[in-house]
Amino acid sequence: MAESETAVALLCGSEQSREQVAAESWCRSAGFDVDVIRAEAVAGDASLSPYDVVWWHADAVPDAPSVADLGSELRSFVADGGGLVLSLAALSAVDELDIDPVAPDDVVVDPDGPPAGPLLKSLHEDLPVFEGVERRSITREATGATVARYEAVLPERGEVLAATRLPDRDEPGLVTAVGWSVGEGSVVGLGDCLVFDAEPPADVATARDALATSLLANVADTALPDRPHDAEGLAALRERLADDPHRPSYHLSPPANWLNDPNGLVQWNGRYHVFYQYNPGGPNHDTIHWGHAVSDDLLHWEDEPVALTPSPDGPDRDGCWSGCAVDDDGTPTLLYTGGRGADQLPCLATTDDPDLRTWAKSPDNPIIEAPPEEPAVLSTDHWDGEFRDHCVWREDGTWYQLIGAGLADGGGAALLYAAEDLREWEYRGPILTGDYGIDGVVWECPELLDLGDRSLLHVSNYEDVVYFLGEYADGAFEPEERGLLDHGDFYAPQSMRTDDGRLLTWGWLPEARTESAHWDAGWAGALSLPRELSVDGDGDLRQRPAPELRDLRGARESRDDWTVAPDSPSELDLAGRSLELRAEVALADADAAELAVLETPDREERTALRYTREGDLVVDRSAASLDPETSEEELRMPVPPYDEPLDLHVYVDGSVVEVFANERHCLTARVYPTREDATGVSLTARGGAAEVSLDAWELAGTF
Ligand code: DQQ
Repeated sequence: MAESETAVALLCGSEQSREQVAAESWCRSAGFDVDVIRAEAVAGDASLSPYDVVWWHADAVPDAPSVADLGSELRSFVADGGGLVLSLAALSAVDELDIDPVAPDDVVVDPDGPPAGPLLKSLHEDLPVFEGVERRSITREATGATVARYEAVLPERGEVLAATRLPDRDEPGLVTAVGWSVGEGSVVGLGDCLVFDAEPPADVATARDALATSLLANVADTALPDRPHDAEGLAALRERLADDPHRPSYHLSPPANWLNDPNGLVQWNGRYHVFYQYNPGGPNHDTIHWGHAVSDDLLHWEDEPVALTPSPDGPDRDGCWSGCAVDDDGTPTLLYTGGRGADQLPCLATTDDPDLRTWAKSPDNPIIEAPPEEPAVLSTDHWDGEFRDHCVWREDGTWYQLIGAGLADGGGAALLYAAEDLREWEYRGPILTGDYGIDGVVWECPELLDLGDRSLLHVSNYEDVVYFLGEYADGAFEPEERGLLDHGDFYAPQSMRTDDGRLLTWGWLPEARTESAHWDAGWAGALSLPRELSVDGDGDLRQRPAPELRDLRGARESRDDWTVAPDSPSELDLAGRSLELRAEVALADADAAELAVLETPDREERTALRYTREGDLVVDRSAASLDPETSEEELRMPVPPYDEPLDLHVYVDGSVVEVFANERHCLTARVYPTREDATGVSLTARGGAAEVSLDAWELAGTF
């Protein structure tokens, strides 16, 4: 192997283990200039200054006193520009070395574990420390060494660089590689993936050698990112994804990584604040924090620092799950669900920061100690009680809160609590329970909204967002009508009462592609447009896009009284991936009329919105993408009232197609065209001519 300029100090305890001997001999054979240094010597008077890199490769958990002594030497070595690699169990010492307050929580001897490798994050795979390393390579065989991984928790300062690849699947929740910058230098922790005292197959050995070589040769000269905590760092992450054509440009999406439910929606001091379920570790649902974005006009959003982080010793250690924000007599207050082990319990945080950036968690968390006993709450493999998510309001001087639940004898429930002070809650019982077969097993994210003449309760039942319109009084909800808030890729919505009295609702738009596609994209999840909810004179639900969105309109194309001839598509001149289309469609002689968006000129890719004589709007995704990892599922919704014409209002944004029909019914579809020229819009009538009037606009991006 080629000679390397890199001088490596290979650290070991008082004796070298077999694995450390094997690592040393690999290091020599790889051409590095290597010395073995005992930890005691470093803590004593051995100097690290002749070395470029210190490599601590520990196949057993290092003992604490030796680590503590080493800490300051290693930190000043790195701060002066050195590189430090902590591999296998050495990663478990980051807290004692004062590199990160949160150490890996999954430190295990893995004698028969499967072969594994780093699952590189796409955002970071081009770092020099991974030069020549494949995103999903397998780099080690089963081993008797101790490995150290972050599973339920994340490092606080460090940026996740890789999770775990097993031979047959990605394990995005098992973090193996983390990077830190310390002064002028860099630290890479690689808690798994490198073992030398084994005879791996040739391809595994090649991948391992590439990884180890690249790490040692480049760590000292690689500027590693810390986990971005401020707006600037988050904006830089967002910028790195800017060229992805599937990224929405005017729908809210995470700067990178994972987003799910909207949370804590509030207009505070005039500004609109949207918090959301966010995993800074990667584009997977895990280690949930609260992300935060702010806007003055509901259109242009800025990333704010992460607002809630799980506390390693708190009841929210495994995640700060969904919740809401209320104004407690001038104090912004969050109620959210903390997860730890098999418990999920209500927690509270407050702030006096007018920008709602920093939050203090209540020392009394969890503020409700256990789910109620009557009716008994469902226990599952994951949770002792399916009991989470919060909707809080004040009525006649008393605070009320709904918590979502599943009941042991079947069906979802919205459970009511009351309190004088947001802290001492008294259980009042369910305001509504669902029928197990019809309404789902668990009701997540219940929300009760006062729409004037009627109340609306919506719940998310793992599949759909079901709403009930009816009367709410004295702790009971009497449903009179029901429906779905959206018939597509939409879940766990939450609403904000704006200063001007409107109710705006945002929902999570989950992806419709595989988890490995999320990983490759580096991000997952978006929020819907803000939708204004109201009831009309007949007491029916109306859903309209917030009128502010009109300000995004740019170039326009209009067609009035257009007779769309049967069976041959008519194209618009306007094309793009950020569009608004508003059409009045009368079927006239046609059996169906089809508006296609994100269409290639040869129609190989197209997302077709078909309005049928049966009164349905169908989103046909069978040709939406050539990528086999994306959903082809057809989505369908009835669009009453059926009097012609249909009012069809469509927003296209990267991978989002959000449809409003008759200002009442919504359907959102996630689609992933692969071809650059999948930007066209066309209309086709089937079986006869249709009559259409249409306006189309290009929309401006808002990030
Ligand atoms: N998402 C949150 C839960 C909620 C679910 C966790 C709904 O609090 O029940 O990220 O998507």
